[in-house]
Amino acid sequence: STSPVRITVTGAAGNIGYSLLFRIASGSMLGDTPVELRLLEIPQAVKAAEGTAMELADGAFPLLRSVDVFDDADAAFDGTSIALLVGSMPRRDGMDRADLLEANGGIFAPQGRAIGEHAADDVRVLVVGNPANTNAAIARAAAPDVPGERFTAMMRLDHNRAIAQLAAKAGVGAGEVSRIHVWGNHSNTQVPDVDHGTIGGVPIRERIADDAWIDGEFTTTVATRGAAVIAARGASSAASAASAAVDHVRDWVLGTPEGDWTTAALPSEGHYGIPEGLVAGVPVISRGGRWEVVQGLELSELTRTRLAATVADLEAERDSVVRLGFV
Ligand code: NAX
Repeated sequence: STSPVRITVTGAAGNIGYSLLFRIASGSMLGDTPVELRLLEIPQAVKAAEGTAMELADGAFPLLRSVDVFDDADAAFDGTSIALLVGSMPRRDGMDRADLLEANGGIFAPQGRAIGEHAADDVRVLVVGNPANTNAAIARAAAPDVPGERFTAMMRLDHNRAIAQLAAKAGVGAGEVSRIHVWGNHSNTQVPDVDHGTIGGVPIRERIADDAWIDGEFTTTVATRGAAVIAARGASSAASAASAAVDHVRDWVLGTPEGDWTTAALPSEGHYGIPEGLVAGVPVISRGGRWEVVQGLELSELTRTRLAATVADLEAERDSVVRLGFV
């Protein structure tokens, strides 16, 4: 269709926003579809967001119909079909998990409410801002009239990091790696699972033939990659996070490739024993604009043990936000 899709990006003046907005404007996310961008920032960062809006204009992107900057969530989400919630309160020294969740509840509950009241009927939400899974649960709880499945959190960067490590180990391109996924929380308890995956059509555990590496170094490298990027770059992952957000939304709207699957964090309906309502990374395909959990995969004993630990991590976050009254 040629009518523009309205997209709202929060934290638009931040590092991820600076990369993400240009990828969206260029057509990487929705293909040959015109877009209207709405940038939401806190008042102190509105000026910087306006600078980014100037640069977006200067890109002369044929698909970019408009860019507007807001410091008010009701206005920013008005009529929006895709809400990318990137801005959040990062963990500061001395902050414990409860402090962090409380600060983010104060952001994601009002934004969820604004989405429920003002966004388009087809709105799809991707939460990137950490703690992403629980922030998505908070936003969802604040928008009871939006179908719960429309609230997702980003595990695609973890997924892409896992693909990159496997491809490098096998000495092949990333496109050769299929049917892997990452269970659970976007935290160091996440569980990359390659047990159903292939590289160039060959089962990964045969192709790599190094179970100790897969179950040890590989898993740890993927789960701690964010910290390794910070140590190297002096700043957290930004372009790779933006790229993963583009991948997530593109697959959600346009569908996943036949025969493959990917990872998204969705509100659980109880699949694989994950308690209902936790927003957890699961293997998914997308058809007709909806995510579907890949059912019936056999989990190894090790994966089951690790899945229980990442679920416990998500439950601890949920218990904190329940105590705080956000869900
Ligand atoms: P930055 O600190 O560069 O930018 C965040 C922006 O959000 C700032 O401009 C800030 O003014 C804005 N902001 C804060 N509160 C807001 C609110 N209530 N409404 C609108 N805007 C608000 O962080 P950046 O590097 O862009 O990262 C953004 C978030 O992504 C962080 O929470 C980060 O932890 C998270 N990440 C999540 C990843 C994932 O895989 N899920 C990976 C990358 C990244 O670490």
